[in-house]
Amino acid sequence: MRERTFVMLKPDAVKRKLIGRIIQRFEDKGLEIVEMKMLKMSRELAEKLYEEHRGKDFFEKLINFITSGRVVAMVIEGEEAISVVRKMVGKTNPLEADMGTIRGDFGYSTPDNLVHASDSRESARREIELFFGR
Ligand code: FUP
Repeated sequence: MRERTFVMLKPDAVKRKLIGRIIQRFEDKGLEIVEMKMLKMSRELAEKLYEEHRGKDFFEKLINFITSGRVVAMVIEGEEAISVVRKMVGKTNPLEADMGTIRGDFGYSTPDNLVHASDSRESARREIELFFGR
């Protein structure tokens, strides 16, 4: 089924000038970018995006990191886009992520693991609403 998912290139991807190479992968796969904007996230928006992690030991570090620079927020559309994009992104910890995935190929640590992607239809809907208001 055709789906929309929320994808965000994190401040490390922007600082390392990997925006083009990461977006290229999604386009090469056949996915379509239907919304895109660059922004610096407020602490309030960051805490909403990561509200499921509030109270965890890495929460402060995660919020500080994600608000440390500009990000690129996107809505990506395609057949089974949510799971296809998650596969392309790879495991949360880049040390465990398979080679060939974005985190496996470009990442070496957390929370600076380059990209965020929605993990379910419900989070995709919520995250698209948070960033694009629809
Ligand atoms: P993911 O869905 O792969 O982005 O992973 P999570 O939603 O579990 O985690 C969100 C972000 O929190 C990760 F991208 C990085 C950060 N994180 C840590 O820094 N340490 C952890 O142990 C888990 C997550």
